[in-house]
Amino acid sequence: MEPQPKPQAMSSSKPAVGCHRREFLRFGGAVCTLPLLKTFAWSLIFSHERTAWYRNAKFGMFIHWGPYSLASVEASWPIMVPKPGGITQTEYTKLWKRFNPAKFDAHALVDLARSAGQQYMVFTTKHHDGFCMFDSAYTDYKITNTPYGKDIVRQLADAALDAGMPLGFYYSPPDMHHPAFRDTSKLASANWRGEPMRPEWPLYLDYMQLQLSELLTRYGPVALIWFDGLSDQEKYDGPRFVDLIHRLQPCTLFNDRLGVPGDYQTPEQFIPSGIPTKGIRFNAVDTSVQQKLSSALPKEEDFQLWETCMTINNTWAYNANDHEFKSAQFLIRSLVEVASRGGNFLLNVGPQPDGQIQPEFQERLRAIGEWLSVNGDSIYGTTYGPIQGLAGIRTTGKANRIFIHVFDWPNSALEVGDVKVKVLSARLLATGQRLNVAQTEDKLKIELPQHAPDPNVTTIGLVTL
Ligand code: H79
Repeated sequence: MEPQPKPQAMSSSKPAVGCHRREFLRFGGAVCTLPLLKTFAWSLIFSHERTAWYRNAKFGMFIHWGPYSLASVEASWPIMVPKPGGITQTEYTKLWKRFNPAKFDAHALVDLARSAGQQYMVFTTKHHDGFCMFDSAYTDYKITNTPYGKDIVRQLADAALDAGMPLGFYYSPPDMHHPAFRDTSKLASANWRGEPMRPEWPLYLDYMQLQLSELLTRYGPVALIWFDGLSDQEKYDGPRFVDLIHRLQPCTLFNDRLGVPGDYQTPEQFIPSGIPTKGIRFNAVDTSVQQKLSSALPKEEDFQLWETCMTINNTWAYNANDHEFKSAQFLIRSLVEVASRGGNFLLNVGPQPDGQIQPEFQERLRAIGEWLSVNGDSIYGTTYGPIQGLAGIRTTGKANRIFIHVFDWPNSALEVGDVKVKVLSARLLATGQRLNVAQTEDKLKIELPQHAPDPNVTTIGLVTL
């Protein structure tokens, strides 16, 4: 097999302030005392350079894991919105007492992500149920108090750092376990949205601050924080936590679910049907936003950075009964589709209760990795391509290159309009074969072999003037 694409190391992005944590801390300290510098730092925090590694990365691994995996139930939702006949809250909240993923191997998980061609990983440090997969000093409801006894976030952070794999932390502001988030004498189904009007609420925000501080100071460089706000996120006092992230690790990116604009937006379980522009607001799984998107090419400065997160079957958590797996081809095409509109694809795995990744996920991830080992140049470091809105093809682009991903192989030559630059040459990435091109003012004609050399997606690489 071809060598795997090397993940972008954190240090490969060169923001105006370095990404080394010592430098963050030194810089952060200066910010506290100098208001003028603070303004300057704020402009840096939303700078293009900060997101450079992330824009180039394109493909990441999302990991949803907690004691819920023992019961083959979804993470947290069974206690928030219980299903008739499903697990009870009493049963759910006892699961952690027997959580013992003895076969968990953080290095193997990072290796799997790398084999898939994934360039960053995002791990659930705390889901809505409030259970912490790290050794927080501020709760007993945590991994180090299970029979397993070891800090999983620590192991993953160390393995990721060893491998030069950027690691981000999913952190849920909704917390069913914390008595200041909601009156925990009631069932979570009664008040799962939280109770910000109660006098205890500020204590919950303090808890968030303490835990985010732990995550941002104890585990090395944090590539990003993935908040999952669900509803009325304003109640979390976003600016306070943006400021905290900025002080502790200025290079850490954060998403759009904290009631303040983030570095990128996060459509969930769907791919935007057009290129997102500034002013478009995504709201998790709500697809009504699709009506506002078009196939028009935005001005570069209007582009809105985004990431689609998606499950391989239908559940975020491991579920032995969920066999509805998307095919490798579907997932490869999803990645291409996302890249063709300038986004990132964060594909989820839910580890088994023993810590391993089920074979169905592994097979698909490795198939995507194989495709990327040949076609990675058309994905990594690219942005949306110049030709949009055609049914059978998707395009990406970078520098003097355009990549045409052919979904529907044409009977004769491929003809496309809208190529406004001079095409110098065309090649199939799968075989290296050079293709004949004829270009007129309004049309580009590329001669193709009779059959698609890659049944998943065949990529044509164009070199342009
Ligand atoms: O962590 C994963 C999910 O648990 C969380 N975000 C991803 C990354 C998430 N799950 N659902 N949502 C976000 C959107 C909420 C959907 C809801 Fe419903 C509709 C909540 C209540 C109605 C779906 C249907 C869940 C319960 C019933």
